[in-house]
Amino acid sequence: MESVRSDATAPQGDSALTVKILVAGGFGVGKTTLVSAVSEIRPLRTEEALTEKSIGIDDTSAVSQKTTTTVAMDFGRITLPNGLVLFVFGTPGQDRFWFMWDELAKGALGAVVLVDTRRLADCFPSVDYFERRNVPFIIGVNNFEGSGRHTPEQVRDALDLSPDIPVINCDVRDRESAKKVLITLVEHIMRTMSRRDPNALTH
Ligand SMILES: Nc1nc2c(ncn2[C@@H]2O[C@H](COP(=O)(O)OP(=O)(O)OP(=O)(O)O)[C@@H](O)[C@H]2O)c(=O)[nH]1
Ligand SMILES: [Mg+2]
Repeated sequence: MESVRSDATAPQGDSALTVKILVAGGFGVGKTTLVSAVSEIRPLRTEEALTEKSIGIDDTSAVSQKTTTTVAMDFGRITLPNGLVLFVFGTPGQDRFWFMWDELAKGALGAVVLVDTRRLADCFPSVDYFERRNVPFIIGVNNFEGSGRHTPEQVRDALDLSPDIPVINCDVRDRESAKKVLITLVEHIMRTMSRRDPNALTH
C-alpha cells in the first residue's frame, strides 16, 4: 500500500494548505466512486472481491452490479479553485471494518456522509460517529436510479439533523457533482470553525 500523510494541514511542496477529509456512509453507497471521480491523482483503492463468504453478511440487493468492497480505505487528492488541497479518505462501509475508523478519522477536519434514500438507516452509524466527536459533516444524497427524489428537507427531517448541516443531492459518478459536495463541506467546515472560534481563520 502506498503511504500517505494523514496530517490535517501538512505543508505540500510549495506550502499549499492541505486539509484531510473523510467520505463515509453505509455499504455500497458510493464512497469509492466519489473519491475516484474527484481525484486528480490515480486514487488509491483497497478493493477486495465480494465472495460467497460475504453472503448473508453484505446486503448487495440495492447495488446488484457491485462485485468488490473497500477493506481498508480509499485515498484521493483534489485542488480546489481557491488553492486549498483536499486529501480525501473514503472509509470502508461494512461493520466488520469499524476498527479502522478511529485511525482514519485522525486529523480529519470534516466528513461527507453519503446517503442512499432506499437504505437511509445505513448512514446512522456514520452520522452518530461524527456527531459524538463534534466533527463537522454534511450529507450527500447519492441519487441512485429508482431511489425516488427526496428533497433535502425530507432527508434532514428523516435523519433528525440540525438546520445548519447542509444536505445536498449529488451523483457521485459525476466529477463536477462530487466536487460540489466537497466544496459544500469545506464551506461548512469554515463556518463551523469560525462559529466555534471567531479568530480561528485569521491565526
Ligand atoms: N446507478 C448508480 N450506481 C452508482 C452510483 N454511485 C455508485 N454507483 C455504483 O454503486 C456501486 C457502489 O459503489 P462504491 O463506490 O463501490 O460504494 P462504496 O460506498 O465504496 O462501497 P463499500 O466500500 O463496499 O462500502 C458501484 O457498482 C457503483 O458503480 C449512482 O449514483 N447511481
Ligand atoms: Mg468503497
